[in-house]
Amino acid sequence: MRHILCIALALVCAACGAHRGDSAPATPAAMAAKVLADGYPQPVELLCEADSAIIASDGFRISIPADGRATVTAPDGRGLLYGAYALLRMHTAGTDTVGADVVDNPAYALRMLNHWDNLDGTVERGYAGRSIWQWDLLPDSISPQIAEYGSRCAAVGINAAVLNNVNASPRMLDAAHLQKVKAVADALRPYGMQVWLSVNFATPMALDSLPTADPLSPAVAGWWQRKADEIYSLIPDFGGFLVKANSEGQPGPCDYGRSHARGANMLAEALAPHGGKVIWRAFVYSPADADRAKQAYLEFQPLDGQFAPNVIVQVKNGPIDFQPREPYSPLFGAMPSTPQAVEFQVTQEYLGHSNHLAYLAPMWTEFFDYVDPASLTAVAGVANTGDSHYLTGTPAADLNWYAFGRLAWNPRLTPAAIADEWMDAHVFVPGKAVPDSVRTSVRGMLLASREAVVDYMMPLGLHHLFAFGHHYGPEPWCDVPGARPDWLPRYYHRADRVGIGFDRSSAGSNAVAQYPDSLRRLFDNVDTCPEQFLLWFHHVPWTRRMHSGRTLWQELCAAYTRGVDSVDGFARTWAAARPYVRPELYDAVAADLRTQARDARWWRDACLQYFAGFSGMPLPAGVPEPGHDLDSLRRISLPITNFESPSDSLLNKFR
Ligand code: GCV
Repeated sequence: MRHILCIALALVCAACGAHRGDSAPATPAAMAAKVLADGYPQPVELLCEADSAIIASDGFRISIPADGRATVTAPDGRGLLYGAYALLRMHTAGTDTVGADVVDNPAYALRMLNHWDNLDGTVERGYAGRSIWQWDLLPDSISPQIAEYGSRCAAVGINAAVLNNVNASPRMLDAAHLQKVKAVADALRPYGMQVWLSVNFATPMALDSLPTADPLSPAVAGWWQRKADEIYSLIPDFGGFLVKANSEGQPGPCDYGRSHARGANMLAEALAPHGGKVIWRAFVYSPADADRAKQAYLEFQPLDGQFAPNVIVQVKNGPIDFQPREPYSPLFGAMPSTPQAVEFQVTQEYLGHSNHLAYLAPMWTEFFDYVDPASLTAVAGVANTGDSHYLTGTPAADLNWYAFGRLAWNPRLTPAAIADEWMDAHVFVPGKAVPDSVRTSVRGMLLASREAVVDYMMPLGLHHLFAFGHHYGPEPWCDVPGARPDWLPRYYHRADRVGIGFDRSSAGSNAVAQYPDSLRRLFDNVDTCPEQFLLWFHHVPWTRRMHSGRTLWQELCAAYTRGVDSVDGFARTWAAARPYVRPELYDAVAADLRTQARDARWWRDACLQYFAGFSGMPLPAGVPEPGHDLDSLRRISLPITNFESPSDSLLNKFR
């Protein structure tokens, strides 16, 4: 069946729910027409064609025959919308030429952002202001930023949003808040987006005084079924629930001696009649095992095959927690009978918040080098949005949102290709010829930026050297009386007179045993373990010779120094690109790079001086003398919460 939706600019015919007129587009198909009318110089035909063998749901075909008039074909309105944005990208790149014929299907049906937005307007680990949902205004008034957000998601194919923090308030599900959620769902629907909610497992107790949240209690199951009915009566295309259970103090089925699978399945049963799903997070680390990195696998792998078909288990990319570099979580591939989603973190909780340039696509494609994208069911990213300028606080953070969406659509895209798209659309002054040398150096800066952060924060497999609480600056010495050991950096770096690193080899915690055989052997042997993971898997003597011929101590010093030098180099690259870069963006990134250069030195000086106390070795030649002594660095304490990135003036006052 064929429906021709649009031939002239912005004129949309009645199919796929489209409409015609001046009001805001009410469907993805109508939105597609508007996007093209606003952004594409020629008339475009939008063709809704069902039953196509080559175009999957959300996929599209773009063809430009000899008469030069582009056609976007898709089986549904969302596909038309994604095709419209793809045509705009082609136009920017100059590839929308006669003869073009592109079919593009998404790798995953579910490409979602997880917002950690709280009902009081704060955003956990959010560094871009307050929640863009503006809960207080809802449901009567919708912030215009929601439309901006929707279009930026649609532009990269993101089709679902979990609106609230996984540390969920039970009030999220009360009648008043569900009206607010309905308002957001209505506002996002024309952008092809489906709304989900994080739920607190003990909500029936908190909202309706049930005596228990035991998943095997018929009263509890009945409560969730009625709640699901209520939600779907308001939001017929509601996606489902995201659940953080029995993790970091959140309630869950284990409180009643039930497994994660029992808990997930009870919710899944409530959602199933409506076509909804449960996404159950595997981010757990009870202190039961001496190695936190093993916990998720120990708790979840034995449950493989026990989850209902509409449950997806969502696993963070690494086994600990979004560190600048982690090996992939061994839970991937270890639950072949359970649909899995990967959870990336777009917000830079551990990579300098929104103050540091850290292009994360190289980190995410590194994950896909180990985990076959085809083994996953969905991709989720913890959002970096807020109500600030750019919605991400800083334009460079916008790149990570963009890259996340593009990789969730096609995990085989290269970071360089994505960076090129973004630079063309957002960085360079439109219409101005940009010399290849400038383009190449800005691209190179973006591609090197995450590795630079690894170098000046935690090279060679070090991890979690962060300050307690806000995760911004270094505190490898951190000691908080009474705190869980696995919340303290010393648990992770284990520096002593002999060496440094966490022994997860077969002689240590044996976390290596959770990996498939070939990788287990590779990681287990200190001689074959990739050096980028060396101190993740091994406790290594300071004097050990590295591949470079340097000792471990010298190598560590070289890495920290290289990280600082890289950031200084970024500032030079950016200054050279100035004539070609949009002025507002130029200034914002230049300011970030100045902050980053100071922070990088702070990290280098703090970590090297602290570890020198264990290695007992001097700084090698070429490593600059620290700008501050260790005692004064130890006294730095930034008064920031989990909801903010330190401003420049605050940083300068406290360090
Ligand atoms: C939402 C880390 C973060 C927490 C976050 C948690 C999670 O521990 O620091 O802020 O809580 O991960 O992913 O659940």
